[in-house]
Amino acid sequence: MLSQKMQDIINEQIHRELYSAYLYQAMSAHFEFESWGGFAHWMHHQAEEEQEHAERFYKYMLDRGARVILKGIEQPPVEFGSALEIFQAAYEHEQYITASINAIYELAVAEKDYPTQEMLQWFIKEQVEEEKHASENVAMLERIGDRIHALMALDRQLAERS
Ligand code: OFO
Repeated sequence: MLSQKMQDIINEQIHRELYSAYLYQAMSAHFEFESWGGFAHWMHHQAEEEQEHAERFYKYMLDRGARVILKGIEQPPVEFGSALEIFQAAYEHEQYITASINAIYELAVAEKDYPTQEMLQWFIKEQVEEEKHASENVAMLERIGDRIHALMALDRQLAERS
């Protein structure tokens, strides 16, 4: 049985993952509106992954006989800046999510909750990938600056994410 503290923190994480999905979907809508189809596709894919992350925590809670409490999801921003600013925001968001996963892991260690530690291994590895992809996009956009042809080439490249 998960401790009450663990149930609370995982319910908060489910909310954070669902908010991540909402945030990336809003970024995707912004890019689509601005006719950057490749960036929009990349963010849409990211939003779908976030829903899967929420689902993993959700299923784990139910497998352990815990009560899932779905919290209200706040509205993400409507206005966004440049592609570089958006990917920088995504990278910062992923660093925040990594810190929240680490906090759950620290609690699982303190409580000697071995199943939760094991379940979190997948997320710890996933966060390495999440941060890597976001930071790579930031680095490319920094290099590109305002060279429109290079920006269009990156947009085409990100359209291939599967
Ligand atoms: Fe769920 O990893 Fe991103 O937020």
